[in-house]
Amino acid sequence: MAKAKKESGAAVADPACAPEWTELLRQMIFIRRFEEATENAFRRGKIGGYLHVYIGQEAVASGIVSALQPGDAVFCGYRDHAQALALGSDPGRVMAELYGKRTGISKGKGGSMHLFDVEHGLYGGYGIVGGHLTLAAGAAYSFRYRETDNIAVCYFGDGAMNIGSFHEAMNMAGLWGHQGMCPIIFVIENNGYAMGTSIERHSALTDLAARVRAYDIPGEKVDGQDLFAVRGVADRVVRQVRETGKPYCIEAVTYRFSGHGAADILQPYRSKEEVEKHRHRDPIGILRARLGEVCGLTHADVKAMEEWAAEEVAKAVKFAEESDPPAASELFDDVIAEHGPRPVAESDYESEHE
Ligand SMILES: Cc1ncc(C[n+]2csc(CCOP(=O)(O)OP(=O)(O)O)c2C)c(N)n1
Ligand SMILES: [Mg+2]
Repeated sequence: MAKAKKESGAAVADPACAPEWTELLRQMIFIRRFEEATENAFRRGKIGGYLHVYIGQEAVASGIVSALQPGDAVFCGYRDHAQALALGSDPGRVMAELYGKRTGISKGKGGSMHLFDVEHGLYGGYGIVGGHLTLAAGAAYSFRYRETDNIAVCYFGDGAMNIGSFHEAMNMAGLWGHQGMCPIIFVIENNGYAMGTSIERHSALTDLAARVRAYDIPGEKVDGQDLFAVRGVADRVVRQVRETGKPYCIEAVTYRFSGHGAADILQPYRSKEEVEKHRHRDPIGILRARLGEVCGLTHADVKAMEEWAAEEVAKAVKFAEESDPPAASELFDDVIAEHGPRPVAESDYESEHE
């Protein structure tokens, strides 16, 4: 999974058919099969808590994550499996987390909504809608404060823009950006719904990038179903944000093919016809067709990817099933940081306030 990321250069939609695009198709197929397996496991009672899958939105995770460099930090909401996999987290450990097993990437205590893997650049997985936006802005500030050239990427849904912390985060990011102190890309995953409420019913202004511009943060819309389009914007914006330290917003217009969460089966808020219409714009289908037309990708090539993905997902499921849950004695571990934050030495204080 990390392969696509490591091979990434400054490539954009590439008529020369660099192997990276095929690798990203493979990644998106893998994410799709992984998500289908999680839905299946949830129905069989293997996954407790709750589960939100990324089916239909894959290009938004793969297109942006593949443009990042090591040390960058990705924050997301609870729909976080795709970002973890795109960043290169071990699929077996991601699945084990969903199963609540101790081998999971959050030791089995976070579950689907709270994946965390700093080694690969994933700073969470958050279940409180919009709660992570302020954390991500703070992380971006800290990158500049510590004089690194890393950036933060913060994914959130259209619905998250209606909560107070969205406005707090945008205001601080806009202000810090004036000093070049907030290298962050806010990625709106505009899938048209917040649970069962359509965007027309939940947002007074439906041009979401415009709402972010109100905080002096420029932005643009992109077709979130087209990997080439997403990656094209990401390459340019990642470079710009890294250079300037100023925040930017990408509104990726996308659609979720599954229900809001695994329990949203009837989906009374949208018609079957509507879902069907969007399925014609499947990000995997679009990329596959493009690589077929332009680069001669064959059915056999895709079949091989599908087989590989099925095998890898089966291995991840097996690993999760065979792992143990955390022991009762571990219940209170990792609740409070053992050493706490580093105490400020008097000498630090003096040098900062002289
Ligand atoms: C603070 C808070 N309020 C309400 C909820 C319940 N809730 C869970 S998901 C959701 C909708 C979020 O929609 P959106 O941000 O568009 O993300 P999507 O599910 O579409 O990816 C709500 C209201 C919550 N988890 N946290
Ligand atoms: Mg939404």
